[in-house]
Amino acid sequence: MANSKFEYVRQFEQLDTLLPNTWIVVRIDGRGFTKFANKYAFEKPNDKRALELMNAAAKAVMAELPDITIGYGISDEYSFVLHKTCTLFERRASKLITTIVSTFTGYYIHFWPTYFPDTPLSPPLPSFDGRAVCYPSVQNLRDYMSWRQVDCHINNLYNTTFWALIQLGGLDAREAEQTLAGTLAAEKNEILFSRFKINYNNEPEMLKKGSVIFRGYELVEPGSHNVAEDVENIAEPIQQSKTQLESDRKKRVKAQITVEHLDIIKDEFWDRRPWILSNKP
Ligand code: DGT
Ligand code: MG
Ligand code: MG
Ligand code: MG
Ligand code: MG
Repeated sequence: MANSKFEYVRQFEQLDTLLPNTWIVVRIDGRGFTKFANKYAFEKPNDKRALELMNAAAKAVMAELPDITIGYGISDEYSFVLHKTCTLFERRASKLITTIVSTFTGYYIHFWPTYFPDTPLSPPLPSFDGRAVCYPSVQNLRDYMSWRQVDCHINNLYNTTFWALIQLGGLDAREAEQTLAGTLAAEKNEILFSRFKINYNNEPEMLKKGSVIFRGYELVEPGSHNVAEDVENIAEPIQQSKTQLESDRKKRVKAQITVEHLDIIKDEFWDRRPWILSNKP
């Protein structure tokens, strides 16, 4: 194609390549979902339909982007992890973030009528923001995932107690807030149990643990192998043959994507599913 005198504007484009050989986490979050949840009368503190809709959209994102190794969702947010050897879009941050955000948003709107058949969407339509963060080690990545799951636990215990005080205890929001100010987890459990006969342990796993999405293969015996160490010990990305990479990719595309509500803080989850960190299906 002939050069035009306008072509120099290309030079204004900035490179935004993410650091090589690091785990990329793209976290998306619903924009103004406090208002959005009110508009569509989401149940408080958790609306199962809304959470399952998030999971359905996340599952579709993973199916379209086989480079995503694991996803984790709570409330109006989802984190998607790209393996440290990932080379999708030459690791350009803007391409990765915008592709994940727009694919997720598209599917969120697409699946809306399945989960909210009686309440059609109307503008302003749901939208999501996104950011990418690079984590240099498996430990950093797992700490990130643990951070989100701890957040899920703290928020859910607080919200469950807060709304029990209001919905079952007849308190107003200010009184409920004052009752909970400075309480520890054990005290919240106690309030739930002694006042409302609610055993927090029996609350649904999706609410207590959030949702983990990954490709399912055969589980490995617990404790037989520490993949994190193997992955960590690789200083450079392994140069794999093109045919091997292509065959791995095909396996990933074919694999069943599952949504579960498991503890991702302890080693067991990762030890039993070595393919998540090793990227070897
Ligand atoms: P942002 O992210 O800065 O644009 O603002 P928000 O309003 O999205 O705030 P954020 O993301 O920190 O918090 C998520 C909000 O979404 C929070 O106010 C509660 C609401 N939300 C999420 N899931 C549910 C649900 O299942 N039920 C209800 N009632 N609200 C929910
Ligand atoms: Mg936010
Ligand atoms: Mg939000
Ligand atoms: Mg949020
Ligand atoms: Mg184009």
